[in-house]
Amino acid sequence: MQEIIKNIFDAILEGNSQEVQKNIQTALDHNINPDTILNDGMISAMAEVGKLFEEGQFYVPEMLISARAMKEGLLIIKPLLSTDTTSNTGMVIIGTVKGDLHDIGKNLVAMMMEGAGFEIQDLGTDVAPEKFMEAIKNSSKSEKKLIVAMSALLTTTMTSMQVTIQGIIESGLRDQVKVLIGGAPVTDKYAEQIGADGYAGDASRAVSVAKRLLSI
Ligand code: B1M
Repeated sequence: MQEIIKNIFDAILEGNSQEVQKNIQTALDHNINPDTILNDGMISAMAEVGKLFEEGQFYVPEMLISARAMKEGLLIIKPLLSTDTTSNTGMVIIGTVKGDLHDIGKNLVAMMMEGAGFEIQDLGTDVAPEKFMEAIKNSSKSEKKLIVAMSALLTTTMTSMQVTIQGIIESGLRDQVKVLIGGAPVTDKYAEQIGADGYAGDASRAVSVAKRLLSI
């Protein structure tokens, strides 16, 4: 099992999409749990990519190629992530904040939320506060309880979360939504500091925090 997981890890580092998909299929054929494949093979490889970038051994093109291989792998994993068919009355408006193009973590959160029965409105990356507000206004007549879920991977962009929350307050929409934040530089302390309702350190915790916030 360790060898198969290592092959997935290596293929992501090499940015070899075909090998990533082939090795994930091999892992599944060996009944390796999709969560183990995701966490030990794939997410840990992206952490290593970050480390190599910091050390000057990887540059932006290598990061991009690894990210593409990771995304190809996620296509296979997505249908296997646990799904909850019980009725869920929550809607999640999700996006990576303004100035930030990192979307793998945000996509994972969206996938897991969808698997847990939430309706997802994915606004993509580089989402300005006004765009979040517009989506809240458009969705506020829905019967569903709303969560605004913001992801940031850069210390320079996480401040946009606070600007968005401030905008939500000033638009009089604050009592219509719960705000959930996450991403590598974000902490629960930061969430508290900027007035978010919740923080989650990873995608599966994002689901449990979202359910708690909406009392589902
Ligand atoms: Co960038 N990058 N990057 N990058 N990149 C980081 C984030 C960095 C830490 C690398 C490093 O130096 N070690 C560093 C940030 C440093 C900092 O701010 N402190 C960095 C930098 C500097 C940059 C550029 C500035 C580089 C440059 O141009 N000189 C540039 C910025 C571009 C921009 O956004 N404006 C840049 C560009 C890129 C690429 C485009 C090449 C590519 C992104 C491709 C893509 O996403 N489509 C990229 C990548 C791949 C990375 C690393 C290597 C991997 C990110 C990733 O996908 N991880 C990253 C290093 C690292 O993270 N260690 C790095 C896997 C993913 C599953 O994890 O997104 O953390 P993550 O999500 C986790 C949790 O954080 C959480 O759940 C997920 C796990 O389940 N989570 C949430 C995320 N969002 C959540 C929301 C929630 C709850 C949980 O609730 C709403």
